[in-house]
Amino acid sequence: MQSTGSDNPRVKPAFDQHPTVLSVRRQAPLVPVRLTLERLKQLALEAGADDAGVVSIDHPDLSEETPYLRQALPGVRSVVALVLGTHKEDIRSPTRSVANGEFHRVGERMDEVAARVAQELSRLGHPSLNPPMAFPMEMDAFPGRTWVVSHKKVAVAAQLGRIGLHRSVIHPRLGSFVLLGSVLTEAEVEGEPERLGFDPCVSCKLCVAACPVGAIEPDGAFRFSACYDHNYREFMTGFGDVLEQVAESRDRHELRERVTIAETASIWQSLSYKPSYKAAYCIAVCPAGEEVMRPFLEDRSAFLRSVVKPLTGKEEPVYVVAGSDAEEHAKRRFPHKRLRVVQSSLRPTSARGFFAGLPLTFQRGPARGLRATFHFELTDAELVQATVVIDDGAITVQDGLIGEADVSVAAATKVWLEVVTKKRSAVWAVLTGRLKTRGDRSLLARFAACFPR
Ligand code: B12
Ligand code: SF4
Repeated sequence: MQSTGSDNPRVKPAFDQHPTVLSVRRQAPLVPVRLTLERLKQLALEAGADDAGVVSIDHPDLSEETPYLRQALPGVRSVVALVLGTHKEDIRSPTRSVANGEFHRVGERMDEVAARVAQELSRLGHPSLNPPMAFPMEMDAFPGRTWVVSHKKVAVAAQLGRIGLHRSVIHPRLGSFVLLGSVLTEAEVEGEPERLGFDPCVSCKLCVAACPVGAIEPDGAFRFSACYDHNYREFMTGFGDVLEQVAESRDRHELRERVTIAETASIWQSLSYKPSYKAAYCIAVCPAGEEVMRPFLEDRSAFLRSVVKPLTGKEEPVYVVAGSDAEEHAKRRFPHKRLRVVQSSLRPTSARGFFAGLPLTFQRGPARGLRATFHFELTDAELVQATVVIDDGAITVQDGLIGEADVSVAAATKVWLEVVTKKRSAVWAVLTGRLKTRGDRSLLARFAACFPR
């Protein structure tokens, strides 16, 4: 049988005659639906959110966030902030599988709610995108910023809560028992969020008392590395550290001494299901929020006994870096918990990463009494100059060489990173002329102690 041109798959119709083109041209033009803040909030609640808000990307609180938002969705104009409540008895349970189950369940639900909001907005003519609630993240950028959008910053700008002493967002009604999400949209939304007129944190400092590694300071400082090394033991580089233990062990017997059988099982569980957080006690004990506070208000001692004590009294492994403030804190405050000494999870891979990471790994304890200015000149493709000032427990890092240095360091970035990550010794680097120092060289040992690895 002879085939005609039209049903021969190799003969294509002219573009203007293509059935899809003809069909789309017959449709009415797509006019994006006008959106008000109220309508968008309603849409989010119908999609399953417990609370929602909207904020323009021009909001001053989002100024640092805007480049990342534009990178994710170039035409972005507004961000929808989403809140989902978690079940507080589960989060407070010292049985961590129960708490982790709730974090994961609500996290997945948040991704679904955000997907529904984004799809609905796109259907209404406003291209929209829903970055994950947490994972997966942009691990190519690791150990730099891997998250697409900071949900905390969006939620605060949208007036859905404020950052508490524990550095998580506290919602005025649901308290700390919330997970957050954001949807980036090209929609321009009419209306401004009403200002949240008060700070839901009641400054009780229970989060300070509950954290097993002292990550939350009463003055509001947050020891990022303490939380990261313990709570994230089975995530990213905590898992990498375990792999290194495998590589370094002579045989299975040594490995069994380094990683207990329970730890191996826990890592298997994290990889097979979802990663297990080790703590989150700062969230668990927080009494803030209108729907949370009653038991704390009615009987504070009973609250301490039933909510805080089971977590602080729990005998459990606590992961700390040798010489860190977390190690000192856990030993002093929680002698009944089992200290497990691990390598620092945060390793620099570039000169800029090294300087950006210093405030995150800085330990106030070893820095006590130390007052010194350090100048650094690290070179690879480019020269990076920086000044680090340690002033009795405080650190500042600035670009360029500022003021008079007590000690100056110059090296190729690769050599310096090998020294700080203990691949090479500083003595080797100095003796071979690869690391040049000027001034009081003994200060470098004090410097290293402030960033234990
Ligand atoms: C990075 C991150 C972490 C880090 C840092 C936490 C922090 N305080 O920022 C670690 C691993 C420690 C962490 C732990 C937890 N997290 Co978390 N985390 C995030 C993430 C991906 C980004 C946070 C962020 O915006 N940071 C930047 C700014 C806004 O925060 P900041 O407080 O000013 O900055 C501190 C650190 O982030 C760090 N930092 C700042 N910039 C940079 C850059 C780089 C490259 C790095 C490495 C660090 C860093 O230094 C600051 C001071 O120490 C978000 C998810 C998301 N995509 O938004 C969830 C999120 C903040 N986490 C959340 C939760 C629930 C937790 C845990 C309870 C997990 C658990 N189950 O145990 C703990 C709580 C620890 C605590 N007290 O904060 C929720 C918080 C919900 C809320 N109510 O606010 C979020 C919003 C996830 C979600 N979708 O709901 N988390
Ligand atoms: S536990 Fe107390 S101090 Fe900590 S964030 Fe909650 S209300 Fe604020």
